[in-house]
Amino acid sequence: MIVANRLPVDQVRTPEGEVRWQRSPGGLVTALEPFMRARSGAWLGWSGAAGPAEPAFNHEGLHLVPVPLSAEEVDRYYEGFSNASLWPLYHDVVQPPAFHRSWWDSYVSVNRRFAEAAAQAAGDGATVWVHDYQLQLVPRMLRELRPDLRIGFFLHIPFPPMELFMQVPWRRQIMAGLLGADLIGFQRPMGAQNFLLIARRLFDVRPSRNTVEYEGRRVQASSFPISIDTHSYDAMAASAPVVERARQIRAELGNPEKIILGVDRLDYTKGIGVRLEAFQELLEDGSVRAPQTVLVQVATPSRERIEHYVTMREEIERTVGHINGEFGGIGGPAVHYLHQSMPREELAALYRAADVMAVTPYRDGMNLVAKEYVASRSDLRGALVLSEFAGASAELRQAFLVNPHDIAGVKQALRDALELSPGEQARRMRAMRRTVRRYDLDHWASSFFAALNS
Ligand code: GDG
Repeated sequence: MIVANRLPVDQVRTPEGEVRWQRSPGGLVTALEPFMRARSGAWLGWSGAAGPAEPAFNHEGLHLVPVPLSAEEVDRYYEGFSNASLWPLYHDVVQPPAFHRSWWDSYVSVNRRFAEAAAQAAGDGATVWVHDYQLQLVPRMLRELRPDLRIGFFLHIPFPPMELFMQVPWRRQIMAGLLGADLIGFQRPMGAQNFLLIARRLFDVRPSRNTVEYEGRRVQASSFPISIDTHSYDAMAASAPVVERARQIRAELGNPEKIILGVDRLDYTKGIGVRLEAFQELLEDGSVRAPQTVLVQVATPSRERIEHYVTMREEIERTVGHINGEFGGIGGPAVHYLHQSMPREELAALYRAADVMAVTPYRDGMNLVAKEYVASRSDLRGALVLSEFAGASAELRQAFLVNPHDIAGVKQALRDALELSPGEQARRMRAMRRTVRRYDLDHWASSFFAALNS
């Protein structure tokens, strides 16, 4: 059973008031849905709409159990403690986290509701896999209710160093919550190390290799870098309609010589502003010209009611307007900015069309977009500019690795990537494609399960 904040589907109401379910975007869903579908497991999570929950139902081979959230809980547990306390704190305090007791109280009660629902739905001795920062208290709560279960936890975002984590007023409760699992998975070895050091400091446990003894049980903390369903992504991106659509996109953009692409949830951790700033300077110093070179930025709407997100969106849109005002022409903008969600085939066509993919987060657990780009390039063309602070940089070593805080470095990497010869593009792409084929989603999930069951 998977326990995650969100179900892999969104609840939408038709104008006639009918409830329909449609697949939801986002990294976690992209990663887990094919894995669970292949194993006919259950998935417990919130539908995305405030109010009472729909009864459990089956959807495209998955058994889905909705957990309700009230409007106040969406405010406090989800937008508050999860996304305005934990999210910025775990991402190197890129924005200052806020801590409010009412948010924390709501986080505790929602975590308890998830644990109770999981305890009720799980079969005897079942394996339960709890996901992400919204549900860090669930492992312990669930173990108290159901000691027979095997409980795994995976954190999709970075786990911060001790100096930052210690800011949380409820740090002991969060650590104890996580230590309720048998296995805690992180994206990078550093996350596991940070966790073990903090466990040692707060509970006086002695980690031996990657294991601690806590309340008479052994708890393992290790890294399991997440990936994508490479094979199916590759096949989709190489299909005739997607390849044709990529050609069309180029034509619709006015057949520029070079296309730089960014695809992100509109989030302040993703460094969209860094990319814009670097591109603007390249235009200013004459290194590139528009519309011969264009930047396409897909910024998928995300967390739109949270203050940091509102101000960041305004800033980004102001910069886009500024760049286009200065460097665009009639019918020929320098930046094509799309604040919208699109079908994955359209994204794949954009990946296929892009000469340079720019992924410049300040901090990112993994970043699946970088892996999707590589999986899409069976033509062995294109170049990837990738932040060192994305988990993916540990695997995609043939990318142009950049420090997003160093604009000069980002500019240079973009220049180098734009000028890369076809032969060198192929050499780098081939090596990166080998990596994403070998370490794919199935490898991630199977190695987590193997460790959990050993
Ligand atoms: C978290 C961690 C970690 C985006 N826009 C559209 C769309 N997407 C898809 C992408 C990709 C996914 O969403 C985004 O995944 P990322 O990994 O880039 O980022 P987060 O959402 O922040 O994910 C991250 C991940 O969890 C998994 O552990 O890698 O570090 O932050 O798959 O393709 N999909 C569609 N339309 C869009 O407009 N269909």
